[in-house]
Amino acid sequence: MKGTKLMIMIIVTILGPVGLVQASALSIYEIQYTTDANGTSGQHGNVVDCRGGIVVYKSSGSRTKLTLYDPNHPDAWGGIMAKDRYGVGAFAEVNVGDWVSFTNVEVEDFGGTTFLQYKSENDPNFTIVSTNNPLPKPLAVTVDEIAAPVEGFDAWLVADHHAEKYEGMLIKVIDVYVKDTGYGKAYDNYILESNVDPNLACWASDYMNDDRDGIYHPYIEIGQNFCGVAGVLEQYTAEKYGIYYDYYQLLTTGTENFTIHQTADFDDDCDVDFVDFSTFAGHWRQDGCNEPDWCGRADLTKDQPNGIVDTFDLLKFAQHWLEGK
Ligand SMILES: [Ca+2]
Ligand SMILES: [Ca+2]
Ligand SMILES: [Ca+2]
Ligand SMILES: [Ca+2]
Repeated sequence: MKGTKLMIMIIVTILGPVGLVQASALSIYEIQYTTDANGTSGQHGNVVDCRGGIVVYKSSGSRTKLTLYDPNHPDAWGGIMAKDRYGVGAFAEVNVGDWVSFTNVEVEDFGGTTFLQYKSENDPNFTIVSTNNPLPKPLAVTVDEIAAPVEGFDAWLVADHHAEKYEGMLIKVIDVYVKDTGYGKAYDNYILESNVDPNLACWASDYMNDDRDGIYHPYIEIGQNFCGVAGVLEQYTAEKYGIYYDYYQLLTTGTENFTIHQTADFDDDCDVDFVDFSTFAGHWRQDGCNEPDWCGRADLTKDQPNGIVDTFDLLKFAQHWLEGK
């Protein structure tokens, strides 16, 4: 018996630490997935190890936030934010595209959003597991899947927390316009309303956008149409002046998140399909293309002007095939 115990101790000493840590480390999915009506993580309050994921965005500012993506769960519960809670420069060496894993990070549902808090008192650590990982394309969701909150007597509250599964994920909505600005606790939210169904709207904010000018990105004006708006979804709960807030906001991160004109979309319906190809084919081999029409815009490589619709334009068309809706 004694001998067996000793042998186990030896095995654990030799193999255990690495094996045990790996086995007990949680995935992003395991931290985020919840059936709680309010969307609260079952790991809230726990100090955990996390296998982490690919950094798809790193915020500027002192309390750096990493938006992490779990490629094993591209459709739901596959994103989370890690935060340098005290702004000690912990993530200085981390870059977008790195796969980062963590030990001793505190799971905290803070203001509605689940964070991996990097707090010195828990002796946290992280490892850059690999670099230059491919970044995901934003997951297309319908506007009603991240529906705007509803105004009550003293509150702006979402009807339910079905959007929770997209929290921390890079998502996009398509075919929307800016209905209004100046909403939310910090008055920095704008309403994106569906061009297809005016009953459907969601909220967005540019506070994490590196290219914003003041509160908003320069593109944000009432009435502005977008073929697509992408960003990271964040839940936000707060109280201010006796008004209670609980909403999900699409956080844009840069100019590239806004698609005003879908390239190769010749009929301006925000997609690239056979209708657009028919237009393209109608201009095939046409030359003398110039401003403002550029041969019905079929001269897609007009930035390297050759004024002719040729194989280079076909190649560019193919790159955008079926983009949009
Ligand atoms: Ca949440
Ligand atoms: Ca969550
Ligand atoms: Ca089209
Ligand atoms: Ca051309």
